[in-house]
Amino acid sequence: MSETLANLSSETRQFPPPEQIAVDANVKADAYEEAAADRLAWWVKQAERLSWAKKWDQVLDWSNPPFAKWFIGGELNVAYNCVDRHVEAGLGDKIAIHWEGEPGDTRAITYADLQKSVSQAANTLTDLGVGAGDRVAIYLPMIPEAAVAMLACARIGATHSVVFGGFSVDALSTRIKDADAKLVITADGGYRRGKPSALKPTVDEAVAQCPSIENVLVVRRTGQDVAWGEKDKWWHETVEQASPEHQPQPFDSEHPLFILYTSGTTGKPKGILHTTGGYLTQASFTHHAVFDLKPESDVYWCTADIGWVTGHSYIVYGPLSNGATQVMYEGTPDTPGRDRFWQIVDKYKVSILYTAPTLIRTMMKWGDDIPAGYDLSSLRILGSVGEPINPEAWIWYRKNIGRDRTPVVDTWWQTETGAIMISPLPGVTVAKPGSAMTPLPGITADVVDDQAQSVPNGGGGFLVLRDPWPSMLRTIWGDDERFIDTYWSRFGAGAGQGDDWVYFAGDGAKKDEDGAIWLLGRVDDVMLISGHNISTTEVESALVSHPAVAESAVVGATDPTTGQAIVAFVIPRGNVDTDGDKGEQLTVDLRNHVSKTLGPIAKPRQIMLVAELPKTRSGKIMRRLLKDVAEHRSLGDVTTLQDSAVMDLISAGMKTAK
Ligand code: 6R9
Repeated sequence: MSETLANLSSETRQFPPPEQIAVDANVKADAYEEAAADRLAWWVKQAERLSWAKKWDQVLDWSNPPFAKWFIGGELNVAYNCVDRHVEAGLGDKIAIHWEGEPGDTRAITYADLQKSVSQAANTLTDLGVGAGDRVAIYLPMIPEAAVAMLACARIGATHSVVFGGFSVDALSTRIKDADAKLVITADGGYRRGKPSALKPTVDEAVAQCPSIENVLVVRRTGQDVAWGEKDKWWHETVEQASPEHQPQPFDSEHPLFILYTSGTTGKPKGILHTTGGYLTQASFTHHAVFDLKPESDVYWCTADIGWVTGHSYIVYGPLSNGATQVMYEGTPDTPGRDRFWQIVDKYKVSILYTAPTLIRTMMKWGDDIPAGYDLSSLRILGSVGEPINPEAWIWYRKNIGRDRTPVVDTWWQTETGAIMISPLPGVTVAKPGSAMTPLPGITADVVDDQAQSVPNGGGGFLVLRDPWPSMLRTIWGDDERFIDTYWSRFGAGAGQGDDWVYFAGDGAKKDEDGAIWLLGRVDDVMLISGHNISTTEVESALVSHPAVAESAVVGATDPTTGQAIVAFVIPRGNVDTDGDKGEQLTVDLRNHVSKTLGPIAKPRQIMLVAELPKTRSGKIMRRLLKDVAEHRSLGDVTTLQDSAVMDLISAGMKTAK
C-alpha cells in the first residue's frame, strides 16, 4: 500500500444502547477514563477478577520488547479458575454447557460434572506420562470432551495445540511436529451434515509420521469402526475410569497455556503462543465487558469451532472463567434444516449470541422468513467476529435476529491478540453499523500512515496496537525472529523508527469523523485502482447494500489502463431471479449501484453472479483464489479451502463470461 486508503463510504446510522442495558451494564463509560488514567492499575483490577494462588510482584515487564511478561511472579491454575472455584462458590449444580449434538442428542453438563471430568482427564494425562510443559495435540469435533481436554491440559500445565477437526493429515502432522507433541486426543468421528465423518484415520496417518507421539486418546462419539494400534487408548476406558480427585497445582503467570496455529498467506503455519495469567485476565474481562454477561440469568452461545481462537477465548476460557451457562453445538447451521440455529436459540432461550459475518450473510441469503418463524425474544446482545461486517449485514442481524432491540457488538481481534481489542460496549457505545468503534479500556489501537504517523479523523491507513496488552501473543513457537519480523518490523522501534514498539496487525482501517475505527480488510487485499488504494470491504459493503445481494467478494485484477480493476463476485439473495437476461440486467444495475454509492472510481469492471464463495474453514473469504481466477491464472494453494468444488464452479463461470 503506497499511500493511505481512500475513504469511500459514509455510513451515518447510529444505534444507542437500550436504556435498561445501559443502566445495568457490567462496564460503564467511566471505564475508559479509569483505564486511560492508569493503564496498568486497570489491568491489575481485571486480574483481580481471577483467583491467584500467589500474587504477582510486578505487573508488566517490557524491558525486552517485543517480548512482554505480565503479572510476573504470580501463580494460578487456569482450570481451577474456570471450574473448581465456581463449585466452591456453591454453583456446582449450575449448567456450564448445554450441549446439542447434530443428530439431536443432548447433554447438560454442570460445573460439578465438569470438575469431575476435568479431574479424571488430568489424572489420565498424568498416567500417560504427560507433565507440565509437555505439548498435547487436540483434534476433536465440537463435543464437550474438547473443552474437558483443553482444561485438563491447563490443569496439569501441559500446553495444548488444538487442530481444527476438518484439517488434513498434512496440516495435523505439520502442527504435531512443530510443537513436538507427546499425545493426541481425538475421536472416532463427529457428525457433520447429517452423517458421521471420520477423524481417527487422519490421526492414524499423521501419527505414523510423528514419532514424538506416545499415545492417542480416543473419544467414542459416532461408534464407527476404527483401526486400533498399540498407542491407542479409549477415553471411556481410561478417563471415565480414573479418579475424580485431582488437586490443581498453580503455575507461573507466564507458563505456556496453548499454541494455536494460524495459516497466514505464505510459508508454514505460525504457532501463536499464549501464556497463563495475562491471557486469562483479558479473555475473562472482555467476555464480561463486551457481552455484559450476567452469569445468573444469561444463556450464552458462541457458534465458533473450538479449533479457532474464538472457540478458545469465548467458548472455553472467557465464559467458563466467568461461570457462564452456555450452549455448545456440534454441527452445521443447515442440518437438518436451515432453521437449526433459531431452533436452538428458542429451545435454550439464548440471550447472548456470538457468530460470524459469513453466517449472517448466509442467513440473509436463505431469507428473512426462516428466523421470523421463531421466538427469539430471549436475545439481548448480538456479537460478530472474524471479518468486517458489512453495514447491511449488521442491520439485517439487528433487525431480523435482534428484532431491533438488541445492541450488536462488532468485535475486532486476532489469534495473536488472544482476546477482543476493539469493540463497542453494549451499555455505553452508540454503535455504527459496520464499525468496531473504539479500543476497549486498557487497549491502545491506532490507524497510521506509511510513516507510522497517526492519521487524522477521516483518514485511512494501517491498524496498529501501541502498548503491550495482557493477552498478547508472547512469540511464534520456536521462532522469535519470525515473531519480530511479522509483527514488529513494519513500524516503530522494530523498523528503526522512534523508540516505541508498534504492533502491525496486517489490517487496513480508517477513522471516521468521530474517530471511530472501521476495519477495511487485510492489507494484502487492498486494491490499487488508478493510483487510489481502495478497500475490498467498502466495495463489498456497497454491493451488499443492494437488496438483491446477500454476499460478495471483490478483488483487484491486473488491468492495462487502470493498473488494477475491480472484479466482483456476488451471491444473490434467495428470492432473486437471475435467469437469462435478468442476471445480465442485475450485474448492470449493481455496477451502477456501486458507482452511485461510492463514486465512479469504485465501479467494478466486471461482476460475476455465483452460488458460493471460496472460504477458509473458519469462514473467511479467500480473495487470493478469486484473484487467480480473475487474472486467468491457475489456482494457488487451496489446502485451507473449505469446499474445493466451489472454485471449479467459479472458474467455469469465469471462462464462459465475456
Ligand atoms: C478472532 C479472529 C484475525 C483477522 C483480523 C481481521 C479479521 C476479525 C474482525 C475482523 C474486521 C472484525 N477480523 N474480526 N475484521 N472486523 N470484527 O478472527 O482471529 O482467525 O486470527 O483472524 O480476522 O482481518 O486480522 P483470526
